[in-house]
Amino acid sequence: MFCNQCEQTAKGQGCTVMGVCGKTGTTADTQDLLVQALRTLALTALKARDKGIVDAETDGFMAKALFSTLTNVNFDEEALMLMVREAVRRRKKLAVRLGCTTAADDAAVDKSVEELRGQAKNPSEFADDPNVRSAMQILLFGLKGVAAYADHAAILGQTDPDLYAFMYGALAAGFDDTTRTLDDWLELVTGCGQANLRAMELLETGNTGTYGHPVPTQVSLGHKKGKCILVSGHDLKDLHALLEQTAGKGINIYTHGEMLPAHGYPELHKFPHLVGHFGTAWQNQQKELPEFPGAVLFTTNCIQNPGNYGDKVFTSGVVGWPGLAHCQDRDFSRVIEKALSLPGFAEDAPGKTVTVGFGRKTLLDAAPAVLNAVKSGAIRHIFLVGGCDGAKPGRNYYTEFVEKAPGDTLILTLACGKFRFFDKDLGAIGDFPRLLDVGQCNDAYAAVQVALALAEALGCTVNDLPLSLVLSWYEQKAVAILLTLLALGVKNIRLGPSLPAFVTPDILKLLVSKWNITPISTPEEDLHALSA
Ligand code: SF4
Ligand code: SF3
Repeated sequence: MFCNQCEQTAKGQGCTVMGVCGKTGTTADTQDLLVQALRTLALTALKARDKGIVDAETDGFMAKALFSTLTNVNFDEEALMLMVREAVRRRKKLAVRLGCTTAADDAAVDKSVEELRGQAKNPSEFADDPNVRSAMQILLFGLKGVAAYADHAAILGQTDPDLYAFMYGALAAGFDDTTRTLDDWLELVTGCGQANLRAMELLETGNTGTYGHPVPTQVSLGHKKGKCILVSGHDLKDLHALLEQTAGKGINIYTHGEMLPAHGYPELHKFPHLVGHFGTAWQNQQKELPEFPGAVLFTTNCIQNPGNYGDKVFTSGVVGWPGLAHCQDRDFSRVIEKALSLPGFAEDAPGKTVTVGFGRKTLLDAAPAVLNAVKSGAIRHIFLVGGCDGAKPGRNYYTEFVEKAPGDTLILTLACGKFRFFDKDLGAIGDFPRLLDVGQCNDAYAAVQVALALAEALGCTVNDLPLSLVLSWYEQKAVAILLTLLALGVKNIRLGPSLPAFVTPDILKLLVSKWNITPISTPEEDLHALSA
Protein backbone atom coordinates (compact mmCIF):
# COMPACT_ATOMS: atom_id res chain seq x y z
CA MET A 1 0.00 0.00 0.00
CA PHE A 2 0.90 3.61 -0.35
CA CYS A 3 -1.54 6.27 0.82
CA ASN A 4 -0.74 9.92 1.48
CA GLN A 5 -4.16 11.49 1.08
CA CYS A 6 -4.71 12.84 4.57
CA GLU A 7 -2.94 15.06 7.05
CA GLN A 8 -2.06 12.31 9.51
CA THR A 9 -0.19 10.26 6.91
CA ALA A 10 2.76 8.32 8.39
CA LYS A 11 5.90 10.42 8.94
CA GLY A 12 4.28 13.21 6.93
CA GLN A 13 5.09 11.19 3.79
CA GLY A 14 2.82 8.21 3.27
CA CYS A 15 1.34 5.16 4.97
CA THR A 16 3.03 2.08 3.59
CA VAL A 17 2.32 -0.74 6.02
CA MET A 18 -0.90 0.17 7.78
CA GLY A 19 -2.83 3.43 7.72
CA VAL A 20 -2.52 5.67 10.75
CA CYS A 21 -6.31 5.83 10.30
CA GLY A 22 -6.56 2.07 10.76
CA LYS A 23 -6.81 1.19 7.07
CA THR A 24 -5.11 -2.13 6.33
CA GLY A 25 -2.82 -2.64 3.36
CA THR A 26 -5.35 -4.80 1.58
CA THR A 27 -8.15 -2.28 2.14
CA ALA A 28 -5.92 0.49 0.78
CA ASP A 29 -5.14 -1.65 -2.28
CA THR A 30 -8.84 -2.39 -2.76
CA GLN A 31 -9.57 1.35 -2.65
CA ASP A 32 -6.89 1.91 -5.32
CA LEU A 33 -8.52 -0.86 -7.35
CA LEU A 34 -11.89 0.84 -6.96
CA VAL A 35 -10.45 4.16 -8.13
CA GLN A 36 -8.97 2.38 -11.16
CA ALA A 37 -12.35 0.74 -11.87
CA LEU A 38 -13.93 4.20 -11.72
CA ARG A 39 -11.29 5.61 -14.07
CA THR A 40 -12.11 3.00 -16.71
CA LEU A 41 -15.82 3.52 -16.08
CA ALA A 42 -15.21 7.24 -16.62
CA LEU A 43 -13.54 6.62 -19.99
CA THR A 44 -16.60 4.71 -21.19
CA ALA A 45 -19.05 7.16 -19.60
CA LEU A 46 -17.35 10.03 -21.48
CA LYS A 47 -17.69 8.14 -24.77
CA ALA A 48 -21.34 7.50 -23.96
CA ARG A 49 -21.90 11.19 -23.20
CA ASP A 50 -20.41 12.05 -26.60
CA LYS A 51 -23.20 9.94 -28.07
CA GLY A 52 -25.83 11.58 -25.90
CA ILE A 53 -26.09 8.64 -23.47
CA VAL A 54 -26.25 9.89 -19.90
CA ASP A 55 -26.92 7.26 -17.25
CA ALA A 56 -27.99 9.12 -14.11
CA GLU A 57 -27.80 6.01 -11.92
CA THR A 58 -24.22 5.37 -12.96
CA ASP A 59 -23.35 9.02 -12.31
CA GLY A 60 -24.67 8.69 -8.76
CA PHE A 61 -22.89 5.38 -8.27
CA MET A 62 -19.57 6.87 -9.40
CA ALA A 63 -19.79 9.65 -6.78
CA LYS A 64 -20.79 7.22 -4.03
CA ALA A 65 -17.97 4.81 -4.86
CA LEU A 66 -15.36 7.56 -4.99
CA PHE A 67 -16.67 8.98 -1.71
CA SER A 68 -16.16 5.58 -0.09
CA THR A 69 -12.39 5.88 -0.66
CA LEU A 70 -12.17 9.13 1.31
CA THR A 71 -10.38 9.03 4.67
CA ASN A 72 -12.30 7.43 7.56
CA VAL A 73 -15.30 6.43 5.47
CA ASN A 74 -15.20 2.79 4.42
CA PHE A 75 -12.78 0.23 5.83
CA ASP A 76 -14.85 -2.77 4.74
CA GLU A 77 -12.98 -4.61 2.03
CA GLU A 78 -15.98 -6.75 1.11
CA ALA A 79 -18.17 -3.70 0.59
CA LEU A 80 -15.41 -2.04 -1.46
CA MET A 81 -15.03 -5.15 -3.63
CA LEU A 82 -18.76 -5.13 -4.32
CA MET A 83 -18.35 -1.56 -5.59
CA VAL A 84 -15.41 -2.59 -7.81
CA ARG A 85 -17.61 -5.23 -9.43
CA GLU A 86 -20.50 -2.80 -9.72
CA ALA A 87 -18.24 -0.26 -11.48
CA VAL A 88 -17.10 -2.92 -13.93
CA ARG A 89 -20.65 -4.15 -14.52
CA ARG A 90 -21.84 -0.60 -15.19
CA ARG A 91 -18.93 0.02 -17.59
CA LYS A 92 -19.75 -3.16 -19.48
CA LYS A 93 -23.42 -2.26 -19.72
CA LEU A 94 -22.54 1.17 -21.11
CA ALA A 95 -20.10 -0.48 -23.54
CA VAL A 96 -22.89 -2.78 -24.74
CA ARG A 97 -25.09 0.26 -25.37
CA LEU A 98 -22.23 1.83 -27.31
CA GLY A 99 -21.81 -1.35 -29.34
CA CYS A 100 -18.20 -1.81 -28.10
CA THR A 101 -18.82 -5.19 -26.48
CA THR A 102 -21.51 -7.81 -26.19
CA ALA A 103 -20.63 -9.44 -22.90
CA ALA A 104 -21.67 -7.91 -19.58
CA ASP A 105 -22.22 -11.12 -17.63
CA ASP A 106 -20.53 -12.31 -14.43
CA ALA A 107 -17.70 -14.09 -16.27
CA ALA A 108 -16.87 -10.93 -18.23
CA VAL A 109 -16.94 -8.89 -15.01
CA ASP A 110 -14.62 -11.38 -13.25
CA LYS A 111 -12.16 -11.22 -16.12
CA SER A 112 -12.12 -7.39 -16.14
CA VAL A 113 -11.65 -7.20 -12.37
CA GLU A 114 -8.54 -9.35 -12.71
CA GLU A 115 -7.23 -7.11 -15.52
CA LEU A 116 -7.85 -4.04 -13.38
CA ARG A 117 -5.73 -5.48 -10.57
CA GLY A 118 -2.74 -5.22 -12.85
CA GLN A 119 -3.55 -1.61 -13.79
CA ALA A 120 -4.47 -0.13 -10.40
CA LYS A 121 -1.98 2.47 -9.20
CA ASN A 122 -1.35 3.94 -5.82
CA PRO A 123 -0.59 7.69 -5.64
CA SER A 124 3.17 7.15 -5.65
CA GLU A 125 2.86 5.57 -9.10
CA PHE A 126 0.75 8.23 -10.82
CA ALA A 127 3.62 9.77 -12.84
CA ASP A 128 7.41 9.91 -12.94
CA ASP A 129 7.64 13.69 -12.82
CA PRO A 130 7.13 14.60 -9.13
CA ASN A 131 5.29 17.84 -9.94
CA VAL A 132 2.89 16.16 -12.34
CA ARG A 133 2.42 13.40 -9.77
CA SER A 134 1.69 16.04 -7.16
CA ALA A 135 -0.87 17.77 -9.40
CA MET A 136 -2.51 14.41 -10.17
CA GLN A 137 -2.77 13.63 -6.49
CA ILE A 138 -4.22 17.05 -5.67
CA LEU A 139 -6.77 16.47 -8.42
CA LEU A 140 -7.78 12.99 -7.24
CA PHE A 141 -7.97 13.94 -3.58
CA GLY A 142 -9.92 17.11 -4.35
CA LEU A 143 -12.23 15.03 -6.51
CA LYS A 144 -12.93 12.70 -3.60
CA GLY A 145 -14.16 15.72 -1.66
CA VAL A 146 -16.35 16.77 -4.60
CA ALA A 147 -17.72 13.21 -4.73
CA ALA A 148 -18.71 13.40 -1.06
CA TYR A 149 -20.69 16.59 -1.54
CA ALA A 150 -22.16 15.45 -4.87
CA ASP A 151 -23.36 12.26 -3.18
CA HIS A 152 -24.95 14.16 -0.27
CA ALA A 153 -26.62 16.52 -2.72
CA ALA A 154 -27.91 13.64 -4.88
CA ILE A 155 -29.42 12.00 -1.78
CA LEU A 156 -31.54 15.15 -1.48
CA GLY A 157 -32.46 15.12 -5.17
CA GLN A 158 -29.92 17.73 -6.33
CA THR A 159 -27.79 16.66 -9.29
CA ASP A 160 -26.08 18.33 -12.23
CA PRO A 161 -25.00 16.31 -15.30
CA ASP A 162 -22.24 18.86 -16.00
CA LEU A 163 -20.77 18.25 -12.56
CA TYR A 164 -20.64 14.51 -13.21
CA ALA A 165 -19.14 15.16 -16.66
CA PHE A 166 -16.30 17.10 -15.03
CA MET A 167 -15.76 14.30 -12.52
CA TYR A 168 -15.56 11.69 -15.27
CA GLY A 169 -13.12 13.88 -17.21
CA ALA A 170 -10.91 14.35 -14.14
CA LEU A 171 -10.98 10.62 -13.35
CA ALA A 172 -10.10 9.70 -16.93
CA ALA A 173 -7.25 12.24 -17.17
CA GLY A 174 -3.91 10.48 -17.25
CA PHE A 175 -5.58 7.27 -18.32
CA ASP A 176 -6.77 8.47 -21.72
CA ASP A 177 -4.67 9.12 -24.83
CA THR A 178 -4.08 12.81 -24.12
CA THR A 179 -0.62 14.08 -23.18
CA ARG A 180 -0.84 16.77 -20.53
CA THR A 181 1.65 19.39 -19.38
CA LEU A 182 1.88 20.50 -15.77
CA ASP A 183 -0.20 23.55 -16.73
CA ASP A 184 -2.92 21.27 -18.10
CA TRP A 185 -2.99 19.42 -14.81
CA LEU A 186 -3.16 22.64 -12.86
CA GLU A 187 -6.06 23.77 -15.00
CA LEU A 188 -7.88 20.57 -14.07
CA VAL A 189 -7.08 21.25 -10.42
CA THR A 190 -8.66 24.70 -10.71
CA GLY A 191 -11.63 23.10 -12.48
CA CYS A 192 -11.95 20.77 -9.52
CA GLY A 193 -12.25 23.79 -7.22
CA GLN A 194 -15.01 25.19 -9.41
CA ALA A 195 -16.75 21.81 -9.55
CA ASN A 196 -16.64 21.68 -5.77
CA LEU A 197 -18.31 25.07 -5.51
CA ARG A 198 -21.12 23.66 -7.64
CA ALA A 199 -21.33 20.48 -5.54
CA MET A 200 -21.52 22.52 -2.32
CA GLU A 201 -24.14 24.78 -3.90
CA LEU A 202 -26.26 21.76 -4.85
CA LEU A 203 -25.92 20.40 -1.34
CA GLU A 204 -26.88 23.70 0.23
CA THR A 205 -29.94 23.82 -2.01
CA GLY A 206 -30.76 20.25 -0.98
CA ASN A 207 -30.27 20.85 2.74
CA THR A 208 -32.11 24.17 2.95
CA GLY A 209 -34.80 23.20 0.42
CA THR A 210 -35.64 20.10 2.44
CA TYR A 211 -35.08 21.20 6.03
CA GLY A 212 -35.38 25.01 5.83
CA HIS A 213 -32.72 27.68 6.24
CA PRO A 214 -30.76 27.31 9.49
CA VAL A 215 -31.66 29.82 12.20
CA PRO A 216 -29.70 30.58 15.37
CA THR A 217 -30.55 27.78 17.77
CA GLN A 218 -29.33 26.88 21.24
CA VAL A 219 -28.07 23.34 21.62
CA SER A 220 -27.59 21.63 24.94
CA LEU A 221 -24.31 19.86 25.62
CA GLY A 222 -25.91 18.15 28.59
CA HIS A 223 -28.26 15.19 28.50
CA LYS A 224 -31.73 14.06 29.50
CA LYS A 225 -32.66 10.99 31.45
CA GLY A 226 -33.66 8.16 29.15
CA LYS A 227 -32.80 5.89 26.23
CA CYS A 228 -30.68 7.48 23.55
CA ILE A 229 -29.13 7.33 20.08
CA LEU A 230 -26.12 9.33 18.93
CA VAL A 231 -25.92 10.32 15.25
CA SER A 232 -22.60 11.27 13.68
CA GLY A 233 -21.60 12.45 10.22
CA HIS A 234 -23.05 14.89 7.72
CA ASP A 235 -26.18 13.19 6.32
CA LEU A 236 -29.25 15.20 7.37
CA LYS A 237 -31.62 12.83 5.58
CA ASP A 238 -30.46 9.93 7.73
CA LEU A 239 -30.99 12.04 10.84
CA HIS A 240 -34.47 13.05 9.66
CA ALA A 241 -35.42 9.43 8.96
CA LEU A 242 -34.16 8.37 12.37
CA LEU A 243 -36.08 11.19 14.07
CA GLU A 244 -39.26 10.03 12.32
CA GLN A 245 -38.64 6.39 13.15
CA THR A 246 -37.99 7.12 16.84
CA ALA A 247 -40.89 9.56 17.34
CA GLY A 248 -43.00 8.53 20.35
CA LYS A 249 -40.65 5.67 21.30
CA GLY A 250 -39.14 7.36 24.34
CA ILE A 251 -35.69 7.61 22.76
CA ASN A 252 -33.75 10.87 22.77
CA ILE A 253 -31.54 11.70 19.82
CA TYR A 254 -28.18 13.45 20.21
CA THR A 255 -25.90 14.75 17.49
CA HIS A 256 -22.19 14.03 17.34
CA GLY A 257 -19.36 15.65 15.37
CA GLU A 258 -20.40 17.25 12.07
CA MET A 259 -24.09 16.58 12.82
CA LEU A 260 -24.15 19.43 15.38
CA PRO A 261 -25.36 22.07 12.86
CA ALA A 262 -28.47 19.92 12.18
CA HIS A 263 -30.11 21.54 15.22
CA GLY A 264 -30.34 24.83 13.33
CA TYR A 265 -32.57 23.43 10.55
CA PRO A 266 -36.26 24.09 11.39
CA GLU A 267 -37.48 20.80 9.93
CA LEU A 268 -35.08 18.86 12.14
CA HIS A 269 -35.28 21.10 15.20
CA LYS A 270 -39.06 20.63 15.32
CA PHE A 271 -38.67 17.06 16.66
CA PRO A 272 -38.82 17.40 20.45
CA HIS A 273 -36.71 14.29 20.97
CA LEU A 274 -33.70 15.87 19.18
CA VAL A 275 -32.37 16.97 22.53
CA GLY A 276 -28.71 17.87 22.34
CA HIS A 277 -25.15 17.23 21.28
CA PHE A 278 -22.72 14.76 22.78
CA GLY A 279 -18.95 14.69 22.48
CA THR A 280 -16.49 16.65 20.42
CA ALA A 281 -14.62 15.98 17.17
CA TRP A 282 -14.06 12.65 15.45
CA GLN A 283 -10.59 11.90 16.81
CA ASN A 284 -11.97 11.72 20.35
CA GLN A 285 -14.61 9.09 19.57
CA GLN A 286 -12.73 6.10 20.96
CA LYS A 287 -12.63 7.86 24.32
CA GLU A 288 -16.08 9.43 24.25
CA LEU A 289 -18.35 6.86 22.60
CA PRO A 290 -17.87 4.10 25.21
CA GLU A 291 -19.34 6.62 27.69
CA PHE A 292 -22.52 7.08 25.64
CA PRO A 293 -25.17 4.79 27.13
CA GLY A 294 -27.07 4.19 23.88
CA ALA A 295 -26.68 3.20 20.23
CA VAL A 296 -24.48 5.12 17.79
CA LEU A 297 -25.07 5.69 14.08
CA PHE A 298 -22.33 6.85 11.68
CA THR A 299 -23.83 8.39 8.55
CA THR A 300 -20.53 9.56 6.97
CA ASN A 301 -16.93 10.09 7.99
CA CYS A 302 -15.14 10.15 10.25
CA ILE A 303 -15.36 6.64 11.73
CA GLN A 304 -12.55 5.00 13.70
CA ASN A 305 -12.03 1.44 14.89
CA PRO A 306 -14.86 0.92 17.41
CA GLY A 307 -12.96 -1.89 19.14
CA ASN A 308 -14.90 -3.21 22.10
CA TYR A 309 -17.92 -0.91 21.73
CA GLY A 310 -18.64 -2.05 18.15
CA ASP A 311 -21.79 -3.93 19.13
CA LYS A 312 -23.64 -0.64 19.65
CA VAL A 313 -22.27 1.11 16.54
CA PHE A 314 -24.14 1.08 13.22
CA THR A 315 -23.25 2.53 9.83
CA SER A 316 -25.31 3.84 6.92
CA GLY A 317 -24.70 5.26 3.45
CA VAL A 318 -21.15 4.76 2.21
CA VAL A 319 -19.66 4.23 5.67
CA GLY A 320 -18.36 0.79 6.52
CA TRP A 321 -16.28 -0.99 9.12
CA PRO A 322 -15.82 -4.76 8.91
CA GLY A 323 -18.24 -6.55 11.21
CA LEU A 324 -20.40 -3.52 12.07
CA ALA A 325 -24.12 -3.70 11.30
CA HIS A 326 -24.92 -1.60 8.21
CA CYS A 327 -28.38 -0.02 7.83
CA GLN A 328 -29.77 -0.17 4.30
CA ASP A 329 -32.39 2.15 2.87
CA ARG A 330 -32.68 4.20 6.05
CA ASP A 331 -34.21 1.34 7.97
CA PHE A 332 -32.95 2.09 11.46
CA SER A 333 -35.00 -0.55 13.30
CA ARG A 334 -31.87 -2.36 14.52
CA VAL A 335 -30.41 0.90 15.87
CA ILE A 336 -33.66 1.54 17.73
CA GLU A 337 -33.76 -2.01 19.11
CA LYS A 338 -30.19 -1.64 20.33
CA ALA A 339 -30.94 1.73 21.96
CA LEU A 340 -33.92 0.23 23.79
CA SER A 341 -31.74 -2.60 25.08
CA LEU A 342 -29.09 -0.25 26.48
CA PRO A 343 -29.48 1.64 29.79
CA GLY A 344 -29.64 5.21 28.47
CA PHE A 345 -28.86 8.17 30.73
CA ALA A 346 -29.89 7.59 34.34
CA GLU A 347 -30.29 11.27 35.20
CA ASP A 348 -30.90 14.67 33.66
CA ALA A 349 -27.70 16.72 33.34
CA PRO A 350 -28.42 20.16 31.88
CA GLY A 351 -24.84 21.19 30.87
CA LYS A 352 -23.63 24.12 28.80
CA THR A 353 -25.31 25.31 25.61
CA VAL A 354 -23.84 26.39 22.28
CA THR A 355 -25.49 28.29 19.47
CA VAL A 356 -25.57 27.01 15.89
CA GLY A 357 -27.44 28.09 12.78
CA PHE A 358 -25.57 31.05 11.31
CA GLY A 359 -26.15 29.77 7.79
CA ARG A 360 -26.16 31.68 4.53
CA LYS A 361 -29.58 33.31 4.90
CA THR A 362 -29.10 34.37 8.52
CA LEU A 363 -25.68 35.83 7.72
CA LEU A 364 -26.82 37.55 4.54
CA ASP A 365 -29.79 39.05 6.42
CA ALA A 366 -27.29 40.39 8.95
CA ALA A 367 -24.85 41.63 6.29
CA PRO A 368 -26.05 45.29 6.24
CA ALA A 369 -25.66 45.52 10.02
CA VAL A 370 -22.23 43.84 9.81
CA LEU A 371 -21.22 46.34 7.16
CA ASN A 372 -22.26 49.25 9.36
CA ALA A 373 -20.34 47.80 12.27
CA VAL A 374 -17.28 47.37 10.04
CA LYS A 375 -17.58 50.96 8.78
CA SER A 376 -18.01 52.35 12.29
CA GLY A 377 -15.00 50.37 13.49
CA ALA A 378 -17.04 48.30 15.99
CA ILE A 379 -15.96 45.21 14.04
CA ARG A 380 -12.29 45.55 13.13
CA HIS A 381 -11.74 42.22 11.47
CA ILE A 382 -13.51 38.94 10.68
CA PHE A 383 -11.68 35.63 10.92
CA LEU A 384 -12.97 32.45 9.39
CA VAL A 385 -11.39 29.76 11.54
CA GLY A 386 -12.56 26.47 10.15
CA GLY A 387 -11.82 23.11 8.67
CA CYS A 388 -11.19 19.63 9.96
CA ASP A 389 -10.06 18.62 13.39
CA GLY A 390 -7.46 15.93 13.99
CA ALA A 391 -5.23 14.35 16.56
CA LYS A 392 -1.99 16.35 16.17
CA PRO A 393 -0.94 18.48 19.15
CA GLY A 394 -0.21 21.47 16.85
CA ARG A 395 -3.95 21.90 16.46
CA ASN A 396 -4.06 23.78 19.78
CA TYR A 397 -3.06 26.69 17.57
CA TYR A 398 -6.70 27.08 16.51
CA THR A 399 -8.00 27.17 20.09
CA GLU A 400 -5.40 29.74 21.05
CA PHE A 401 -5.98 31.77 17.91
CA VAL A 402 -9.67 32.13 18.73
CA GLU A 403 -9.03 32.82 22.40
CA LYS A 404 -6.45 35.47 21.62
CA ALA A 405 -8.36 37.20 18.82
CA PRO A 406 -9.12 40.77 20.01
CA GLY A 407 -12.60 41.60 21.31
CA ASP A 408 -13.44 43.72 18.27
CA THR A 409 -13.11 40.77 15.89
CA LEU A 410 -15.75 38.26 14.78
CA ILE A 411 -15.00 34.57 14.40
CA LEU A 412 -16.90 32.60 11.80
CA THR A 413 -16.39 28.87 12.06
CA LEU A 414 -17.41 25.71 10.23
CA ALA A 415 -16.62 21.98 10.04
CA CYS A 416 -15.35 19.82 12.88
CA GLY A 417 -12.32 22.00 13.65
CA LYS A 418 -14.73 24.16 15.67
CA PHE A 419 -14.77 21.63 18.51
CA ARG A 420 -11.48 23.13 19.66
CA PHE A 421 -13.40 26.23 20.82
CA PHE A 422 -17.13 25.80 20.13
CA ASP A 423 -18.18 26.01 23.78
CA LYS A 424 -16.15 29.11 24.63
CA ASP A 425 -18.01 32.26 25.59
CA LEU A 426 -16.36 34.92 23.44
CA GLY A 427 -18.93 37.60 24.26
CA ALA A 428 -20.65 39.81 21.72
CA ILE A 429 -20.16 42.92 19.62
CA GLY A 430 -23.46 44.76 19.90
CA ASP A 431 -26.09 42.30 18.69
CA PHE A 432 -23.54 39.86 17.24
CA PRO A 433 -22.20 36.97 19.21
CA ARG A 434 -18.46 36.98 18.44
CA LEU A 435 -18.47 33.27 17.59
CA LEU A 436 -20.75 32.38 14.69
CA ASP A 437 -21.15 28.72 13.72
CA VAL A 438 -21.84 28.61 9.98
CA GLY A 439 -22.28 24.82 9.89
CA GLN A 440 -20.67 21.75 8.38
CA CYS A 441 -17.60 21.76 6.14
CA ASN A 442 -19.86 21.93 3.06
CA ASP A 443 -21.30 25.18 4.44
CA ALA A 444 -18.06 26.77 3.30
CA TYR A 445 -20.42 27.55 0.42
CA ALA A 446 -22.40 29.86 2.74
CA ALA A 447 -19.23 31.56 3.97
CA VAL A 448 -18.11 32.15 0.38
CA GLN A 449 -21.49 33.67 -0.54
CA VAL A 450 -21.41 35.99 2.45
CA ALA A 451 -17.86 37.10 1.63
CA LEU A 452 -18.84 37.76 -1.98
CA ALA A 453 -21.90 39.76 -0.85
CA LEU A 454 -19.84 41.87 1.56
CA ALA A 455 -17.26 42.52 -1.16
CA GLU A 456 -19.96 43.56 -3.59
CA ALA A 457 -21.56 45.91 -1.07
CA LEU A 458 -18.20 47.54 -0.39
CA GLY A 459 -17.23 47.62 -4.06
CA CYS A 460 -14.06 45.65 -3.49
CA THR A 461 -12.75 42.11 -3.90
CA VAL A 462 -12.89 39.41 -1.22
CA ASN A 463 -9.15 39.91 -0.76
CA ASP A 464 -9.72 43.58 0.17
CA LEU A 465 -12.22 42.77 2.92
CA PRO A 466 -11.19 42.89 6.56
CA LEU A 467 -11.53 39.09 6.44
CA SER A 468 -8.89 36.39 6.89
CA LEU A 469 -9.16 32.66 6.47
CA VAL A 470 -7.36 30.46 8.96
CA LEU A 471 -7.94 26.90 7.89
CA SER A 472 -7.17 23.47 9.26
CA TRP A 473 -7.21 20.44 7.04
CA TYR A 474 -7.31 16.73 7.60
CA GLU A 475 -9.09 14.88 4.82
CA GLN A 476 -10.02 15.32 1.17
CA LYS A 477 -13.15 17.43 1.59
CA ALA A 478 -10.88 20.10 3.03
CA VAL A 479 -8.68 19.73 -0.06
CA ALA A 480 -11.72 20.31 -2.28
CA ILE A 481 -12.74 23.39 -0.29
CA LEU A 482 -9.23 24.79 -0.48
CA LEU A 483 -9.27 24.31 -4.25
CA THR A 484 -12.60 26.15 -4.40
CA LEU A 485 -11.16 29.10 -2.51
CA LEU A 486 -8.12 29.18 -4.81
CA ALA A 487 -10.34 28.95 -7.89
CA LEU A 488 -12.24 31.98 -6.57
CA GLY A 489 -8.95 33.87 -6.25
CA VAL A 490 -8.97 34.03 -2.44
CA LYS A 491 -5.51 34.95 -1.20
CA ASN A 492 -3.51 34.97 2.01
CA ILE A 493 -5.04 31.80 3.49
CA ARG A 494 -3.27 30.48 6.58
CA LEU A 495 -3.14 26.69 6.40
CA GLY A 496 -2.24 24.10 9.01
CA PRO A 497 -1.49 22.17 11.05
CA SER A 498 1.00 20.89 8.46
CA LEU A 499 1.21 21.14 4.70
CA PRO A 500 -0.04 18.19 2.60
CA ALA A 501 2.53 15.46 1.90
CA PHE A 502 1.36 15.39 -1.71
CA VAL A 503 2.43 18.97 -2.47
CA THR A 504 5.98 19.21 -3.85
CA PRO A 505 8.22 22.21 -3.08
CA ASP A 506 7.69 23.48 -6.67
CA ILE A 507 3.91 23.29 -6.42
CA LEU A 508 4.08 24.95 -3.01
CA LYS A 509 6.16 27.77 -4.50
CA LEU A 510 3.47 28.26 -7.09
CA LEU A 511 0.71 28.31 -4.45
CA VAL A 512 2.65 30.91 -2.51
CA SER A 513 3.46 33.11 -5.48
CA LYS A 514 -0.06 33.04 -6.93
CA TRP A 515 -2.19 32.95 -3.78
CA ASN A 516 0.20 33.70 -0.94
CA ILE A 517 -0.87 30.59 0.97
CA THR A 518 1.06 30.61 4.22
CA PRO A 519 1.58 27.84 6.76
CA ILE A 520 0.30 28.78 10.23
CA SER A 521 2.98 30.10 12.61
CA THR A 522 1.99 31.13 16.14
CA PRO A 523 -1.45 32.55 16.99
CA GLU A 524 0.14 35.83 18.11
CA GLU A 525 2.19 36.29 14.95
CA ASP A 526 -0.66 35.36 12.64
CA LEU A 527 -3.19 37.52 14.47
CA HIS A 528 -0.81 40.44 14.22
CA ALA A 529 -0.01 39.87 10.55
CA LEU A 530 -3.60 39.29 9.48
CA SER A 531 -5.38 42.08 11.30
CA ALA A 532 -2.64 44.71 11.47
FE1 SF4 B 1 -2.63 7.04 5.96
FE2 SF4 B 1 -4.45 8.99 5.83
FE3 SF4 B 1 -4.25 7.21 3.88
FE4 SF4 B 1 -5.26 6.52 6.28
S1 SF4 B 1 -6.13 7.95 4.77
S2 SF4 B 1 -3.81 5.34 5.04
S3 SF4 B 1 -3.93 7.74 7.62
S4 SF4 B 1 -2.73 8.73 4.46
FE1 SF3 C 1 -14.40 16.65 10.00
FE2 SF3 C 1 -13.99 14.20 9.28
FE3 SF3 C 1 -13.02 17.00 7.90
FE4 SF3 C 1 -16.76 17.73 7.47
S1 SF3 C 1 -15.80 15.02 10.07
S2 SF3 C 1 -14.81 18.14 8.35
S3 SF3 C 1 -12.47 15.70 9.45
